[in-house]
Amino acid sequence: MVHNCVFCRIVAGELPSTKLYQDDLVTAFRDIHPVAPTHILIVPNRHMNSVNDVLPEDEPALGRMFVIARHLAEAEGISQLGYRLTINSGSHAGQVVFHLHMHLMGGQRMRHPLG
Ligand code: DGP
Repeated sequence: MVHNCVFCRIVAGELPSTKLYQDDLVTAFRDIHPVAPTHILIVPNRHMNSVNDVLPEDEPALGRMFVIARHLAEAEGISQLGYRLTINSGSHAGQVVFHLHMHLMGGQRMRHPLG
């Protein structure tokens, strides 16, 4: 755990969040600044700054993130109309919290990120 990392502290329960799911590998909670009716963050419990830090041994956690994304999209009722999964890595991508996270966004039609 990285003590000055806001997402590590949410995973550890030291900071409040609307937690939707947690197991030994991943945690999911609602984004504090939602940009869509559903905006959930899914994070590996192990701290990694970004995709740049991903290791082969992280494959179970990274795979679990997709399985949980699927379940949460179904629970939110957005799986049929569609949703977006986004991982921003680094400053050019707009990453501001340097604990790897997947955004799950849906509930409205979204502009295509590539225009
Ligand atoms: P990114 O730009 O990909 O690093 O997105 C970071 C997201 O994290 C952004 O949508 C806002 C969210 N966020 C930042 N701080 C907190 C927090 O303390 N709690 C929650 N729930 N979300 C946060």
